[in-house]
Amino acid sequence: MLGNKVYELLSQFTDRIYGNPGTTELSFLKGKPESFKYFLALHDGIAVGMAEGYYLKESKLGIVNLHASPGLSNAMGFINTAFLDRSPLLIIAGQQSSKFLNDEPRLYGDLTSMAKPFTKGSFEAKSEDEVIRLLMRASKLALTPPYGPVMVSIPEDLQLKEATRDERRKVKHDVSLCCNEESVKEVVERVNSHERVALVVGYEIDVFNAHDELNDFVIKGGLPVYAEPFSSRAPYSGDSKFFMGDLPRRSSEINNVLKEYSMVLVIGGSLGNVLFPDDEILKGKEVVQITQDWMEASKRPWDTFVCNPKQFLKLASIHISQHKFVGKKVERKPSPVDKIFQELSGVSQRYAVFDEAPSYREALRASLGYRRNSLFSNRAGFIGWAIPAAFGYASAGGSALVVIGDGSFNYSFQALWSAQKYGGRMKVLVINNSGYNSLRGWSGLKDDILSPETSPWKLASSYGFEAKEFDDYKRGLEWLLSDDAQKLVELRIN
Ligand SMILES: Cc1ncc(C[n+]2csc(CCOP(=O)(O)OP(=O)(O)O)c2C)c(N)n1
Repeated sequence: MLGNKVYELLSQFTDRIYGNPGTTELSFLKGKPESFKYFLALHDGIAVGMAEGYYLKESKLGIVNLHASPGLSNAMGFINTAFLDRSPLLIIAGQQSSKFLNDEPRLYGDLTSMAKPFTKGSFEAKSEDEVIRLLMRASKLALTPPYGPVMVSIPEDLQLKEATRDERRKVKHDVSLCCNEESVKEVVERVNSHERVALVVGYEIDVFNAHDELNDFVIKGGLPVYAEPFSSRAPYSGDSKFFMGDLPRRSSEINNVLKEYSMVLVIGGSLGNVLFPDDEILKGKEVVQITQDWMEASKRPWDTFVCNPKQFLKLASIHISQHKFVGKKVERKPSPVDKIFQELSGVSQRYAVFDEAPSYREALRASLGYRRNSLFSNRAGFIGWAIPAAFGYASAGGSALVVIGDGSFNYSFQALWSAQKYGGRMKVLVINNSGYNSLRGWSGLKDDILSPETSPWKLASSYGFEAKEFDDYKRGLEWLLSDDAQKLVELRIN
């Protein structure tokens, strides 16, 4: 049966799938061997977030199973997020029976068109002979940098047939993003010709594990380092005297921070991911950007070099000359949660932290600092991502701590049901400031549209996830972190 062969292929990438099936996926489930795990999510989108978390832990293809038109459309926010996060996912959606698609029965949808804007590619198998080839193609596409989600729609009747085409099913796909040595030299010569150069680094440093090469380059060059705005992973974990902080959320503020430098070198990140685009970024300044991501590079007006940032840094360190260090730190206003987060310092040695506390992003980073592979958020500005992603990470054997606002919590707390069912080392810290504090702050509105009052600890408890509310934050954090059990603590702040 084709269904069995599908799992033979998938098991070359992983041993698991995250999903939420319906009638059109039941034939797909029939082919699943015992050894292949299926993690049930109680919402379609959550399954996509879980697969991203699995990828963050394992650096392997995350596989998702979604239910035809209702499930795929319900998951769009999460798929768009995975696309912007550059996470490699294979999304397998069931489709109605291949014989009657033109009748547009219930659950039918034009799945390939639906997924197209949010994926690197989307395909539908027309016959049983196409399925394996399409899954191979989609996996290779997802795993080609920049990574991203790819969707394959499989009409439910095909899974139960026998494919007649004899496929080579062993997948080998190796992509090297080599840097041109002459180009690296050209960039470093430009850096050497300026006295005041700032380095802006981003999430690709963590993706490519280029932290050591970056630190070497920074020390040899004596250069100040800034984190890209809204970095989704640790962009730096080197000698902290060179680290000047995270660039702000507004482009005008970024311009202000970087105005003293005559050249800015951006490595492995983006200056375009600002929340408030209120000015043209670095207008008239000499900017050079190194990224593995041709989609990112093509959006920028300055000089861009598409290559592997780790290899770039390795080669660049040979040629960089020492500059007189000129650094201006990014200023940050104190936050009411500083004392809470200071209690957490050192926690990132034990847990990967999943951050979704919109008002307190800077405060969290100021207290925890950056350590490689230990701080994750998403690049889309999407709330509801952190709990599913943390569970995906924990389901693969990682230890995850979610720091989340009460508003964000309400988007996807159903993932806690999966956590208590399947286990995994996972902690949740909810900062409850009675609704959407960030939106209240930016707008100045006191309207209660922005102040939904909820009790996250009660919702978590209803799924059997151990949860408590504390007034005393020290006692709350002590209870949360005193053991390895899955726990949620809710702290109310005014
Ligand atoms: C999917 C999605 N819907 C809506 C928003 C808009 N939004 C941004 S922040 C926010 C409120 C989040 O509340 P909370 O988690 O309590 O954080 P706080 O604002 O209080 O820091 C909302 C609704 C979003 N970013 N993503």
